[in-house]
Amino acid sequence: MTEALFTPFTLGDISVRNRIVMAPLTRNRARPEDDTPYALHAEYYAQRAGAGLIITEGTQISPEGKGYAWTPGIYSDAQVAGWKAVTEAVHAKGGRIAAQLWHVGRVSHTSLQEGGAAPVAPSAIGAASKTFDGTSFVQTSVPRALELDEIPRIVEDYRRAARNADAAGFDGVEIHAANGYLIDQFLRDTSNTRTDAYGGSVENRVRFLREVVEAVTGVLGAGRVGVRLSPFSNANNVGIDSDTLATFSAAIDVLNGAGVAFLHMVEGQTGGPRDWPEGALEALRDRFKGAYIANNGYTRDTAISAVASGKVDLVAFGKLYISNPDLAERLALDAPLNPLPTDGLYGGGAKGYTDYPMLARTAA
Ligand code: 8OZ
Repeated sequence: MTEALFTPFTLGDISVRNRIVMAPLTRNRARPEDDTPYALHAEYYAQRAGAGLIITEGTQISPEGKGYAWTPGIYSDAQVAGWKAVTEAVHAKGGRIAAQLWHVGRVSHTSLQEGGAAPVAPSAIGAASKTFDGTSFVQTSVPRALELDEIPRIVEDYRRAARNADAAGFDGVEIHAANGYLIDQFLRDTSNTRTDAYGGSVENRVRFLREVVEAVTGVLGAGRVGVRLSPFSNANNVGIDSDTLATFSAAIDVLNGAGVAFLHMVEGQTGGPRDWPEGALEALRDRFKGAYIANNGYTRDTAISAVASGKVDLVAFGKLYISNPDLAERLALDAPLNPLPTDGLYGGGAKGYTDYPMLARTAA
């Protein structure tokens, strides 16, 4: 019998050949001079095209949205051309790929911002988190609070990124609203202390998410758009919201209202324990009307049973995809996995990026 994990599915307008998703993975290999992906990225993603759906590493929607050295962007023509080569290489192998649209907000450093400016955030509250500036790990800079009249500019940056993703041939996009980055900073009352229409009540704190979702779905259609959330995660020291269930229920209602194709949920602490208040994850999951992608620490066995239960539509694997480009095939065959490497994760070139062995194939 074929386990449901290995069977086709359709998320909105995106048809995939199995329920295995490659989770977004920051690998810091963009061309340093212009944050552009190039042939190396096309090779890397094409190697992983056996996933039902690839979600790219976070790609900043603007120079201001950048928080780490050598992450790629999706705002310039050169970046679109670089991504086009990526999507063509994945499509040539029968894969599907969505771009993850990213603005880091306060998780940045003045040295990574144009003119050495302070990063922007809903409120001028620093995050007790570090970033990589190209040389070392540095404390993130205290952000300045966005002016009310600047927020439309950022929504426009998302709209442009969606147009660029379309031009680059992506099947869809994932809006990164997780892990303590800009949209997550607006959602939570720990990082958002605004007193205008974007802060205070839950309704106000989900406003920025709603405007971004409306802009992006307006370009691509809701059937090509998903959103990533991490309600129970303290990634980047964002702080746990005082009422996680209320806040993230409202966020999910925004997604339902727009009819977005998928919700990609980081279940528990990002890359850490699968912990949440009893029943809370299940309540959020069941509230969402589109396709549900589960993520965080899944194994072959737990992924098979999650999808078999009917509660989870697809499962995203991050770390396992670093050293197992043919992860989907290995899971289907129950073949051994390559171990997670200890170096080559962030920065550099092909080494530790595109040089992991595929399963040996028996000659015909
Ligand atoms: C690891 C290193 C840098 C960025 C995330 C985009 O956590 C990231 C990220 C992860 O979502």
